[in-house]
Amino acid sequence: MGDRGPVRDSTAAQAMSDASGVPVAGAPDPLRAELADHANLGSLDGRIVVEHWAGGLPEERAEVPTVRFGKRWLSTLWLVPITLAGLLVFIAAAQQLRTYDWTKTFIAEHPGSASYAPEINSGLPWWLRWQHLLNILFMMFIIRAGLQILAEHPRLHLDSGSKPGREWFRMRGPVPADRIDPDDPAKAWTAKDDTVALPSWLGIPGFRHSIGLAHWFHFGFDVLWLVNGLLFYVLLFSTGEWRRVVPTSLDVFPNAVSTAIQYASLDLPANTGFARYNALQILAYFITIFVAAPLALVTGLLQSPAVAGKLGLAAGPLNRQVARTLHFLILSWMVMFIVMHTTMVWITGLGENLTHITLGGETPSWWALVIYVVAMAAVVWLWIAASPFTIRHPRTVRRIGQALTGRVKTLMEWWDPRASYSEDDISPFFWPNGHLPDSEDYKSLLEGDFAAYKLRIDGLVTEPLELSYADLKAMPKRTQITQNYCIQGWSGIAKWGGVAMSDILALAKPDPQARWVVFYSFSEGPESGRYYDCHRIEAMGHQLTILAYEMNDLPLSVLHGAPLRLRNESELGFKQVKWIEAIELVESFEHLGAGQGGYNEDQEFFGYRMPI
Ligand SMILES: Nc1nc2c(c(=O)[nH]1)N[C@H]1C(S)=C(S)[C@@H](COP(=O)(O)O)O[C@H]1N2
Ligand SMILES: [Mo]
Repeated sequence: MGDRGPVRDSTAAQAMSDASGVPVAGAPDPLRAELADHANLGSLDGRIVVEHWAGGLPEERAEVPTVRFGKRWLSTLWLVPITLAGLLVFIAAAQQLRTYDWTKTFIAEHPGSASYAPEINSGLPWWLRWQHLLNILFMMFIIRAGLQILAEHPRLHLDSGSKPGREWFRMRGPVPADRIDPDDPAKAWTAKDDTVALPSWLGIPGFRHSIGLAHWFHFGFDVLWLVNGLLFYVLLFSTGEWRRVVPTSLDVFPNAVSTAIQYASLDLPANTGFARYNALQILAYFITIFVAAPLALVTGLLQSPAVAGKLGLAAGPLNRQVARTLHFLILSWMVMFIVMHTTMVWITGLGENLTHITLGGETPSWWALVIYVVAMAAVVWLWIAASPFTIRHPRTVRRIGQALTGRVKTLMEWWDPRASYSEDDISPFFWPNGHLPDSEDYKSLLEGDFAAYKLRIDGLVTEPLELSYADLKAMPKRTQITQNYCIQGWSGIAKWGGVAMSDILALAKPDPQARWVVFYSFSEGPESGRYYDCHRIEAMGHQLTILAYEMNDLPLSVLHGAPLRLRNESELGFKQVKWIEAIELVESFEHLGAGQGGYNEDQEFFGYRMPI
């Protein structure tokens, strides 16, 4: 893929400007010819070739997660002996407890399944059984794609700037010290360098830097899972089935303690089946359905520029990294719940339990086992098929993901970001991303401190423009302190100074049919062709949409996009094009590059509207 350069059409490019080099109104920008199109994108027509993906990344597998205690990192594998030892102590203690009279009285008074919930003797209704099955399926995809997203930035932080070394959890070694703030910006450790691969049976689709595709799985199945969950709530409360899973008396707590003692002493409480769950069970179900699930949604949304930017949460105790940490802890709870729940189904009377959940009744039947085996075989088959299918049909994955989430994303774009944090909130470290421009043109501009730089604005405008660096600086200056939300998971707050896009467009006078604004970069993407991205013209009018030439009161560095970069605070980081060479207004982006709306959209299956 990498050796197939973009097709250049020099005669067309010449016709786009007049003899003096000033762009002609309505003519396409010459940089269009520098974008990689369908003809040179092997990955778009058919299966992904993992070795060539994203310009060919060296193999880097996730390590067993480690957790930081002060300066020491402990492997999460320690959880295994610690849990086993804890369990042994727990069992010994519980067995000892049960020899005491007062424990016996306590258990007799609180047998574990009594007064906190009414008894329900009808079977589980059909809708509940179907929803349960769908839930298993959706969760399987959501959790696996969620782990893939974690592998995209394999660290969990609590500080909004995601500073390397301060994370509390990681799945690979430290960021190499000589690559943090090196003298040569080309040597900086990028967030992309930091990505790791997962086994393809675990993550979806497994290979490094596959966030674009994992995103569709995670968000697409999220929508299905939420619809299923909402319907579940409605049906639960409209039928009275809610009484099975909502404790109605504080009595549930002593009964839960009693149940725990009984389980731990290995003298299990009688299984009363679905008539009335024991207190531990009801609490576990209640927490999962009414606490963990809604919190998963909330902590997910709090990681998005549209929601967190609107609420202004980037700097506080609910910053994106805290939300990401909580989101991960909820995932851990869900996995633990699934393991315990399944174990319990197996050890507390498999035949009866399977009958409840498949047929709804109590009369044991071989059909229950048959249905269970068929359903599980389907889940396992889909499990195995997910990653290979994604590699074979990436465009289908995006198409379905986009169909499922598109409307939600459009809604989110209506939310104007208000952001604006204080100087104290500025992140001491700001992760970089992207491939530095290495053309001779750019180098000579840089050597001349951009005195010769000209920003070209053309396409569907009545006044095509060329603005020099000095022109831009002479325009009214906007400053804002905002957060960058990289799709990979890291974030960083910086102070940006620059020119409002609305002022630039006021000079260029967009034609009424102009709907998208294309930002072309001096730099090439990792595979082939120029980096570029398209933004809705509506977003350009927002007061926080600027072309920044300053970062934290200093001229924008090469690493972060000199001479100019975009800030559109309602979108994710990859849309904030750095090293801007030209801006073109178009009616549709179908005829640009591979027609998907940007470099990552064309080559890595990202969506073109990404406010979450
Ligand atoms: N030209 C260009 N612009 C780019 C990128 C890139 O690869 N090339 N990466 C994007 C991504 S993924 C992010 S998160 C932000 C990161 O900005 P920073 O490097 O200043 O932190 O820049 C965006 N702009
Ligand atoms: Mo990013």
